[in-house]
Amino acid sequence: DQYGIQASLKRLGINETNLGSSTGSTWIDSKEDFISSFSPADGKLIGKVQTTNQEAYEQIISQAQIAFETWRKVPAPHRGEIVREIGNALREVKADLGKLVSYEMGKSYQEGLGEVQEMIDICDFAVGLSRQLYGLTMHSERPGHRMYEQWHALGIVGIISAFNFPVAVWSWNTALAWVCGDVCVWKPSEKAPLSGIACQHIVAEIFKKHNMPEGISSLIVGDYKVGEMLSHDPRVPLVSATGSTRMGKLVGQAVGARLGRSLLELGGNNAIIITPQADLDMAIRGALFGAVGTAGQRCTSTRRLIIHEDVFDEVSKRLASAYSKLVIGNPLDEKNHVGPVIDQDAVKMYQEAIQKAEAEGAKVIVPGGVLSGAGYESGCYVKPCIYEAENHYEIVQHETFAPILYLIRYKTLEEAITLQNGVPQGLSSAIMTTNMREAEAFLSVAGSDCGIANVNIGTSGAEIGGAFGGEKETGGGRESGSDAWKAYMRRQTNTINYSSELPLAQGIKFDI
Ligand code: UN1
Repeated sequence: DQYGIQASLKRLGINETNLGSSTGSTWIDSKEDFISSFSPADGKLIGKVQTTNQEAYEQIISQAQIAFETWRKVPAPHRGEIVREIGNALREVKADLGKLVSYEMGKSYQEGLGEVQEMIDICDFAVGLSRQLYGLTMHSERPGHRMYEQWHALGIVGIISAFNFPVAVWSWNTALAWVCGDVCVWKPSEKAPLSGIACQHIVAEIFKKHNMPEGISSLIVGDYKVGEMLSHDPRVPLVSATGSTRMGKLVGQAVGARLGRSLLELGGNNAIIITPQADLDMAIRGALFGAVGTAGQRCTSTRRLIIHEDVFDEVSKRLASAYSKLVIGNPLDEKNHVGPVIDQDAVKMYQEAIQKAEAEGAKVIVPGGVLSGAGYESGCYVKPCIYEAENHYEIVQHETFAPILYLIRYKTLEEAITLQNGVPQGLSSAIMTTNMREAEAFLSVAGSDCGIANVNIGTSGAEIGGAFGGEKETGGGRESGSDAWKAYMRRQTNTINYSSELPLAQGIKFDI
């Protein structure tokens, strides 16, 4: 145990008796099958987590309903105080939790720490927000009347999160939902359940310390079948789901069929436009991290570079040289730049994507391949690769969760923007240019159609202060900063008559 995993698991409170469904500090034995969590770093079993059956699910939802009755009446700034303590607890376990995330899903330790930092940041944001859940006041058209709107807690928020950000995306949802007065039921990815268990321990202790009821933070475990319990359940007014477009369509349709709310953050197919006026040093660095960071498994990973023909050869050469310096290996060893992909299914998808790209006519610039031998025993390590391709290729239109980068040529900026927008997804985008006209055109209404559009930074690594999400097949939801909190509350418009008359709106006369 060279990296001290066992000691970290112990400090995170994980032991064999508490790996399954939970309403907080209470663990429910659902006498069900287990999900085994293997590390893609070394292929070893980290732990087994019991899946949630219908009975355990019912117990969790009833307890969440009870908890909501209490939690919604706790003043929002006091709820914020509890979230502040959660943020502080996360500061204390940052190294251990960052390490577990890195070991369980394969991102570099640095990125694991970054993910926990995102959790800390959103807690701070939510603490401030707990005193700023503002509604508007309006002037009534009737004399002696007052109008305003207020935001009330919604109820149970179901959270379905993905393996690639196994803990941060949950915290974006929960930190806001909790200050808004909601209670949360979380289904972490079945590919990274232990990271979920660790988080559940951290927050359960804090709710308990404040004598809050069980059920403010609940955990359910399993695959899509457990997710379906949430999306079909009318007792869950909001389901926030992060993952593939395929999954999002199923969740969105199920929740929509019962007229519930869904908040969807789905696939991206993110591009950087590199113009002739780009600072190429910055462009190369931004593209490199965007494409190979998290082994190409962020929703925001850079998948396409749309490069002006005048600088295409230079960018391609310099990128190939940068790729040749990448060190691939155990994500916990800080000399490595790139860790494994999540599992062998992901390796298969990577290989299939490369085959499809080649069959459609893509030209190899940096070849890919699966690594084997010492250090690569898990079979999950692949070489980041680069292809010259055309935007209309079917495989280029598709989000492959792997470090495959497609380079595409353009002649005019208009054409570049059309290519950038010419995919079904609309999450993140960027332009590298020092020319103000190009940058502003890219950000204008006729520019990028994505939820995130950056200038002179890459497509990934969004800060929590902005609203996070995208358009088209990305699902339209917004999480995290700005006014994303409104999705977790219900708006109520109130008109109060303090006069002794009862005039009708729109001047309608109705006298008897
Ligand atoms: C995701 O991949 O689902 O912007 C989230 C980023 C991170 C979050 C990505 N802050 O890359």
